[in-house]
Amino acid sequence: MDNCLFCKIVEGTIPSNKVYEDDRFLVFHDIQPAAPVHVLIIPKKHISSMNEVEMEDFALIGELHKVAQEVAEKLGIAQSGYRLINNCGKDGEQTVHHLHYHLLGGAKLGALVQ
Ligand code: IU
Repeated sequence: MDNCLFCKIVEGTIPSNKVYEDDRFLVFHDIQPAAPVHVLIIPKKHISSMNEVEMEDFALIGELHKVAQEVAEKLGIAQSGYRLINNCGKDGEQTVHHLHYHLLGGAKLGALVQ
């Protein structure tokens, strides 16, 4: 999609520090890590947010969890634990409008809401 940062990362017109890629998903390091391990898992298909996921996309979202599991193992945080977070909309503080999940770990993570 035009003017979507993460679509440009998928296309390769904007570089990223990739951790994993296949025909449907891309995983790359967040540029502003909030934990020792902080990567973003995105479907290559442009979906603006969780609110725009359609019935036909739910299998893809399920597979994304498999990718998360594998990447957590690859990055060495599977056993110690991690968070898989999707921010949706204004109150969720979603800033990039291409569906993405944050995979965070490598330290004991604090409470989300103070
Ligand atoms: P959010 O869930 O939409 O708030 O998260 C967007 C994330 O994308 C955020 O953690 C940013 O640091 C990250 N990010 C990035 O990795 N590369 C970029 O060029 C931009 C944002 I802009």
